[in-house]
Amino acid sequence: MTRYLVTAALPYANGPIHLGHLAGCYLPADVYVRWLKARGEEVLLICGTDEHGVAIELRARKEGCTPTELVDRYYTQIKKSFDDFGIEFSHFSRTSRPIHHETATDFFRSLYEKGVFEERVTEQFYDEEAGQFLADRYLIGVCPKCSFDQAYGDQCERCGSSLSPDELIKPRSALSGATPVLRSTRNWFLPMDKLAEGSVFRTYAERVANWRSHVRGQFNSWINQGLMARSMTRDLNWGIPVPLKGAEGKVLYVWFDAPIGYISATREYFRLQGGVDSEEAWKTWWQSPDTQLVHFIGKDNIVFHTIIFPMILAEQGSYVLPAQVPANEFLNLEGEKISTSRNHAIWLHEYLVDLPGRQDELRYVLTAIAPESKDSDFTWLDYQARVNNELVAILGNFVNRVMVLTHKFCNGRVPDPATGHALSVDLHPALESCWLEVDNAREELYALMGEFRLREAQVAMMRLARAGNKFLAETEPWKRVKEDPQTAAGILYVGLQICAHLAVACEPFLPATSQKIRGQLGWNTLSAEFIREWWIDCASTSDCRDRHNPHLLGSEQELGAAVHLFTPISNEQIQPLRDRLVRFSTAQGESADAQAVQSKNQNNTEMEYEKFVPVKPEVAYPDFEKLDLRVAQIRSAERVEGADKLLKLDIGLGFEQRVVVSGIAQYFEPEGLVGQKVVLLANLAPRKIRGQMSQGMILLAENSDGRLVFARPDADAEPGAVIR
Ligand code: B3M
Ligand code: ZN
Repeated sequence: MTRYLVTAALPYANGPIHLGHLAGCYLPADVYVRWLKARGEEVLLICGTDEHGVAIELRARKEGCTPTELVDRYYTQIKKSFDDFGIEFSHFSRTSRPIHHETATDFFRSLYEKGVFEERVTEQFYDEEAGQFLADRYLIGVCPKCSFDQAYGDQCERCGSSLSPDELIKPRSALSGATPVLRSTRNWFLPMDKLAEGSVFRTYAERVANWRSHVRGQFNSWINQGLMARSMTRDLNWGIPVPLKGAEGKVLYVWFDAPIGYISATREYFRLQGGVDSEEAWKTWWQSPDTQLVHFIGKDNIVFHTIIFPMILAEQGSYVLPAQVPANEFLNLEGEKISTSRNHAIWLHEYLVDLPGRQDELRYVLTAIAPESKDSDFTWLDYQARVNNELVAILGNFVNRVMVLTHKFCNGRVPDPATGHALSVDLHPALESCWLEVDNAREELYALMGEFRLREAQVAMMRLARAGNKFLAETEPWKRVKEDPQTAAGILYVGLQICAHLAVACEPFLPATSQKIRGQLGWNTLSAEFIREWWIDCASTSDCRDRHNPHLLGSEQELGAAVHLFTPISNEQIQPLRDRLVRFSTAQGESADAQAVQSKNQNNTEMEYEKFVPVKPEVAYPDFEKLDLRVAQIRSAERVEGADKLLKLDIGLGFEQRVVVSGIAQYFEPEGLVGQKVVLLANLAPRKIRGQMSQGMILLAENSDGRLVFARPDADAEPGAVIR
């Protein structure tokens, strides 16, 4: 029997989880695994925190603590937010645990003994002030591809290029800022070019052709560019010591040890389960050909999960290689890339406090906009609209109407199935089309889930509720009840059946809602066998009505109270959340507690980056405070004699008037400017331009095509008001 070994990327324990992480891999993994479980499959969902690597050390320095203190704190926080949110990991481990050190060390040693690594002495950058080598993110410089001046020694986060340290222009140390010197050092390399020719890897590579196009695209582009050897060891202190003589002061490359974390977590899981054969058990999961290994990740981890880790597994010999890597693209936020350094992010632990009890709402929205094939955008307004117009108005409303009417007309008991089967002929078309919808939706769900198309699958799930609403609207039991209570009962009987189907169908997406529907149906005896059949049988026979109706709900079964499944989100609830984001992203230079998960959610498509000017280095809030920005109104505007670029503007600030000379004559006609409100930098040192004193500077936005446009204050803003 097939076993599903599902993993979700190990988050670095250097910052909290935000919505980008959730949408990237944790939520889809959870939805997928709940679906597998509903089908009765044998499945494990494995995760844990990634606690090594330079990202951890740098963050610890920044927070002024030790790496151990840092990872302890974030492990606890990350695990708690996942628990509170309801991601059901079979096991959530940490790469700092002894079992992982042991597993990774053994792995390295056995590859070493097989002669897989190439030992090379190379020149590496060394910081003489700090007295250490500058691996990966310790080295900063100008990207040779896009000129970004904050590129790391291993990757440019602006254009997404993977770099090697010697490619960086003007390299400097992230520790001291010093210009590094070269020193020779010995490391152990994975000869990827050679290993790509191995027969196990080549057989595996054929699978990739069927994967998501952007995953396949990245895979092919790496292979086609020609793979190079990559060092699996680093001259660093924090990490797992390289288990070789002569390798003192060196640790395993974090991307060597982290994926092995999936294996050690599985091992730990079985150890904790107890039983004498726990060592055998984890091996069955990792080494039997019956296992389907599925890695849920974000797109910045594709090369590691589709090339490097599979290569390591292939060389090890006994392991299965991934069957699928359903990587997601990135989730943006309110039209901008999520940025942890600017705190342009929604943190999961804050969401859970701000909108308590709304886990399913977030699951729904993040699946509805899942970046499965391209980047997508989360906005609070869209969140509100989807909750109110879809969850409340369609799903919640349908279930509530059926419940309320059944309480009213049928004493809160499931009507006799005979009423449902005896519906009068004039209702048959409505009934037929309703069940047809249910059958179709179910078939779609079956196919889409198997193809990891969770976003469309959720739409199919909602079709059940839509079909139910349509059926009620067409049959109007509330009108019939007076003259024909039997028929009204029959209609509600059908409505209740559809609620029951919905309870099953929505479980992977909206587990709490599924529980609530079952509770209201008084449906505690639902057998796993029924659910399993619901999810797997529709390929062969798909008529829900005949096969399952009588078994879904017993007649006379007593219903629970009718309670709304969802409540609408008001503008008052959403506004502060929107404001908070806008304020952080525009004004507040100071970031909250999480800079370093940064890499995770930067958008790496080059095209996107080219459109935007990179964000300037961070400033502290006191620096921002020095600027005096005001709302100002243009009272008159005229061209400056002999200067075709300049306009002389007469500006009102409420309490005073000023003259500002501005280089915008090529973009605006003076007449059109009168009355416009603008943002004025009011305390810029005055300067003389063409004989005219200019007292301040008005601010404009420069579009990607170079056009200047106003970034206008709201119509309500009063001239003279402080902007901060
Ligand atoms: N910690 C990288 C990241 O958060 C990394 C994933 C490891 S998966 C084995 O982007
Ligand atoms: Zn770059």
